[in-house]
Amino acid sequence: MRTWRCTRPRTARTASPYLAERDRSSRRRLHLASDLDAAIEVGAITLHYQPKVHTATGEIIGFEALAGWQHPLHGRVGPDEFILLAEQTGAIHRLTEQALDSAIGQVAAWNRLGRRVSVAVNLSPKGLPDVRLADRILATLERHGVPPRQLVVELTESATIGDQFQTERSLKALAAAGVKISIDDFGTGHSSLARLRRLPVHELKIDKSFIMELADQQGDEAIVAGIIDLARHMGLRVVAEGVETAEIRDKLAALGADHLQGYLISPPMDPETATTWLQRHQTWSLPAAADA
Ligand code: G
Ligand code: MN
Repeated sequence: MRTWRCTRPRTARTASPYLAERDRSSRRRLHLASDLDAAIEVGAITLHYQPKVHTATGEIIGFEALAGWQHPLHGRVGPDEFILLAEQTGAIHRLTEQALDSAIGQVAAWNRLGRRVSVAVNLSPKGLPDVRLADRILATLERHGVPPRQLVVELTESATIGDQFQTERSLKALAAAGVKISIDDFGTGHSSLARLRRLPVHELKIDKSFIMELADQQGDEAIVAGIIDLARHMGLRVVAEGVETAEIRDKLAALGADHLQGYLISPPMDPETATTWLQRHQTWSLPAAADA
């Protein structure tokens, strides 16, 4: 276990609720940081699965695997709270390897049930320049007997800046084998479109902040419409994430988004619940119209 020089968080000698809150959250961060290695070791970081469906037909396309930490004190801690930490400590490499292994293992299990869906795993930009990354991913697929086309890797736009050469090689090797590459949170980063065109990208995921704005009556659809148009011209698939209402679904259908993901369809589910969900749904339809 790693030891931390700063073992005693400073306490705020003030009545300010802002400082008190900041102090509480930095104390929590220190706690999490010191527990992270052990949590990875004992397998306390597990994946939940959130479905993606075809907008027009409701066909179940696949699931995004989302990491969560089952913490004895804090409950399920979301990735926002520990991925950055893991990137700072270097634990991200083991974490990514674990996530790939369990997500691909899960798809193999679903294949055995006769359901051929894809699984999307989020890769940290920190891991992309690793020369062994592509080989390791392909070896994991082979070990589980899963065809590469059933795997999607999601990268944030920041992955397309930074260390270019090896990142490009990793992505090209994966794409050549049949793995699909998706750009996550599209619209919030700073990708160069020229660069994006040179990478073997298959899919753009429109960030949920833009999708949620579609709920606003006065809301501006221009960004979403623009991204869908751009994707169409580049020959890319578009996934809308953060779809929470039927109205938003309808707008996205009219705008031509290919796939939908969000609470309207389902929240992320633990593996057993996701499996049951998959067995109950050949296709998904709006709760009002069908089996809810
Ligand atoms: O953009 P990113 O892949 O990081 O988003 C994944 C996160 O978004 C997960 O933590 C997931 O629980 C959350 N999420 C998934 N669907 C929805 C949704 O419909 N609405 C909101 N607000 N959050 C969602
Ligand atoms: Mn994602």
